[in-house]
Amino acid sequence: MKMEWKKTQCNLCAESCGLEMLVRDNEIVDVRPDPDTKRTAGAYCCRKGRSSKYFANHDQRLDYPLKKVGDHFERVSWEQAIQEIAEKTNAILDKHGPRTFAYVGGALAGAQGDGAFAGFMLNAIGSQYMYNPIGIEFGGHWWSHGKIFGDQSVFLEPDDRNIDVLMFWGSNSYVTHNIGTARFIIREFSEDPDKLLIDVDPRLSETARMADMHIHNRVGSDSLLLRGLIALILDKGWQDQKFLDRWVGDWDRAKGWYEGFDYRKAFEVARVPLAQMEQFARILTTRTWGVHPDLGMFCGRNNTTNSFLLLSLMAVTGNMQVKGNVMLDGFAAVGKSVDENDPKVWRTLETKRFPVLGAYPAGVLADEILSKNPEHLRCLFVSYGNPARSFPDSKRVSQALDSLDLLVDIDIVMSETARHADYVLPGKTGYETPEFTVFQGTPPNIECQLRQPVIGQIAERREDTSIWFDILDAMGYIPDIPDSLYRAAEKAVATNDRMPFLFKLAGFAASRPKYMSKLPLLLCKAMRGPMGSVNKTLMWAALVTSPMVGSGMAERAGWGPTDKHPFLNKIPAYRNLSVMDNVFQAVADTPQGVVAGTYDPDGERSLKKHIKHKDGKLHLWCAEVDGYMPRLTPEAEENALTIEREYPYVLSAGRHSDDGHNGCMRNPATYVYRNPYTILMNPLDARELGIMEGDEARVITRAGELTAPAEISFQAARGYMLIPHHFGLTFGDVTVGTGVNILTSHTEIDDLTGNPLIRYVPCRVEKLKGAAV
Ligand SMILES: Nc1nc2c(c(=O)[nH]1)N[C@H]1C(S)=C(S)[C@@H](COP(=O)(O)OP(=O)(O)OC[C@H]3O[C@@H](n4cnc5c(=O)[nH]c(N)nc54)[C@H](O)[C@@H]3O)O[C@H]1N2
Ligand SMILES: Nc1nc2c(c(=O)[nH]1)N[C@H]1C(S)=C(S)[C@@H](COP(=O)(O)OP(=O)(O)OC[C@H]3O[C@@H](n4cnc5c(=O)[nH]c(N)nc54)[C@H](O)[C@@H]3O)O[C@H]1N2
Ligand code: SF4
Ligand SMILES: [Mo]
Repeated sequence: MKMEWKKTQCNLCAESCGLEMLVRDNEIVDVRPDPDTKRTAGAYCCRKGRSSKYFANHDQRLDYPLKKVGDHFERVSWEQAIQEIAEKTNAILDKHGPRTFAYVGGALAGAQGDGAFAGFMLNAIGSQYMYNPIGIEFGGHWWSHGKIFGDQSVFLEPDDRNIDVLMFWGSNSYVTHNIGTARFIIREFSEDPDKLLIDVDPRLSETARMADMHIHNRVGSDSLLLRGLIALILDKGWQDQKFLDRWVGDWDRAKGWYEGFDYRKAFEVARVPLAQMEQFARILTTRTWGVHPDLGMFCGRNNTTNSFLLLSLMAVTGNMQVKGNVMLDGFAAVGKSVDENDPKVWRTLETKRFPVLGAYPAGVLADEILSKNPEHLRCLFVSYGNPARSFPDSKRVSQALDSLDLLVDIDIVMSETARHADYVLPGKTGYETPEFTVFQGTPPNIECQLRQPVIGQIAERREDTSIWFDILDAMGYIPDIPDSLYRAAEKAVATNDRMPFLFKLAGFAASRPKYMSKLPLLLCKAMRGPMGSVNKTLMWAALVTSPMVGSGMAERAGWGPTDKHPFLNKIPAYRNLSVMDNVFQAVADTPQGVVAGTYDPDGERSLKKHIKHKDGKLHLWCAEVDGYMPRLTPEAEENALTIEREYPYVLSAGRHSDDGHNGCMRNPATYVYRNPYTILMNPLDARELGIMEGDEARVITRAGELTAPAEISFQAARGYMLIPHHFGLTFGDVTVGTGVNILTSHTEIDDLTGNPLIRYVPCRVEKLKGAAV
């Protein structure tokens, strides 16, 4: 039996580790890290990546298009499914307009072709409504980048090669691997006596246990703590005044939030000793540090100001781009920066929310569907997402999904969302069709890898973006193109000389101005046949239009133009396209990926490039945050943080464990290793509740209730309980645990950006019954 190791890239998270997969009979049988992928140097891979076979091959995969008939699904042909979906969607749009259409999903961090195409699809239909996990996780963070830099599409991460202090803030990276080669880096900082690992987390997480300094703050107190920390730094005169004078346009105004602020009282409320905060402040103002925040900050209380103040701390200590924390440039932007005050940007009709980086807050989706407004959401296209489990308030989301006029879902399994759909279409995983992620910037380089399919065609599964393309085409949104363009595309791929095609396409679109906005769709129309994939076509398009060229990034990595048309290389615009086309060729030919760009070593020049405010300065003050500041006082926070009699504990509705991956790892075969579905609680809380290890506990919140067996450990802080997010998923006849979003609320969201508070859910816990012994 023929077995072959094939190189590809993990599909499951943003780190997209290089992998080798052993394939037999068109099935993945084993997985190992690929030492040839530079980005995950030293051959890195976590348990989820190694479990890819449980994700990709199993008997619950969808193989054929399905249509809901009565209360069950029937197999239909692709032609029938596409035709009917197109007709029904057009009928809704004709009658009710484009505001009634939304797309949900496309944000599986390792797969961005889908999200990119969804953007083009929305644009063609004329709707702005994109919902995805940006609106759960990053809303406050990217919004803050927007206010401070004048551009939401930028992102600062620790420059871990050049820092001597690495900090995690609300991020359990040792378990979640949410930075590249996380365990290697954490070990390095933990073990090297000249380096420091600091963790800010209310509980003794796996990461905190490895830290040199653990700031063990009160759950939900981060904004107050950060305001106090900056105030302390100013009070001591430890700020990097040179950085502030050079780079911050409104420091005189912003410093008013901190000067005279009672930081001693703030630290008391946050329950962190003053002496530790002084030591912390001294480290942050004398050493070079980088920070990785995540869900504890992004989904916690005050999540928008958490980010705004953390970014402010970087600036106050001078650890912003010039050193410490660097801008993660990818070969393409993660999304489009949005100015919510631009009247052309839609607000949601019912909840009046705005998008951040193109995505609306996930918490309001159900309200927007259930609204009485005649233009409420009626038609939803979903792919790579499972809002029935991953968006707040599952009960309400399910009710909303049922009330839609049309729900179309592409998934690889019959997900909890798919069950509500009118049409469920079988997608291919990123191991069955080319895919890519734009999160490939790992300073000093940007590496590009096209995820290579390792499994051939199975049943009638199709690439997601090809499915959406066909539906959009059947709806009449993709103009016809002449045969000569198809021929040019075929020739381009056959000869690896794509420039003549590009010019022909641009000429065609330019001659019909209304086609210009549809250029990406026209490109896909011509190229997806010869390329064999919409995703691969999109990656080519992203690369040739990448800002990496001209800015020197690609050139610094040694790239020059192709040698196909040397005379044209004298024209700068042509040359740039040609350089990036050259990069694409290398990416397509090198399954382990290539170094496509190298960062600008001049931090100041790079910072200047990323600031988009007209005055060329960072803005550390904004009116929205100013309006919020009265809430971030010791008195107001003590009040707000004081537990309620009815809900005396705080629940983290989510805790990532080693094997589960959001909604992707539903196959119970992975449970052999997986941390079980439990509620984690502190032994003193368990004692107070009369609960012993394994006892069934009932957890009640304002939104709902569930039961889970108790797991008792000092890993949980007093008064703070945790339930993992990746449960309540059905696989055949088996459903393990309950989806934790049954407990979260669509109304408990951050006031500034609408990002939900799923790491801070007031709850009550009761013993239901003793464990079976
Ligand atoms: N195994 C596994 N890995 C994953 C995923 C997965 O599902 N499974 N999902 C991936 C995705 S999409 C994401 S977004 C990342 C998420 O990665 P993480 O953010 O690292 O995931 P969490 O387990 O939620 O860790 C959050 C930490 O914040 C702490 N915390 C809670 N409340 C507060 C607070 O008020 N203040 C502070 N300072 N800390 C607080 C918690 O105690 C916890 O240790 O993981 C990625 N990696
Ligand atoms: N309470 C609570 N809620 C949370 C979180 C939490 O910690 N607690 N975490 C939040 C975060 S950070 C995130 S990122 C989100 C994640 O939430 P979602 O973006 O909804 O992602 P997943 O749950 O991973 O669901 C992805 C779906 O895509 C399907 N899928 C996988 N591969 C493919 C493919 O190749 N093609 C298609 N079409 N489908 C595929 C999977 O089967 C699954 O149904 O959840 C968020 N929601
Ligand atoms: S860290 Fe992420 S990309 Fe790497 S193997 Fe694990 S799940 Fe896959
Ligand atoms: Mo996430």
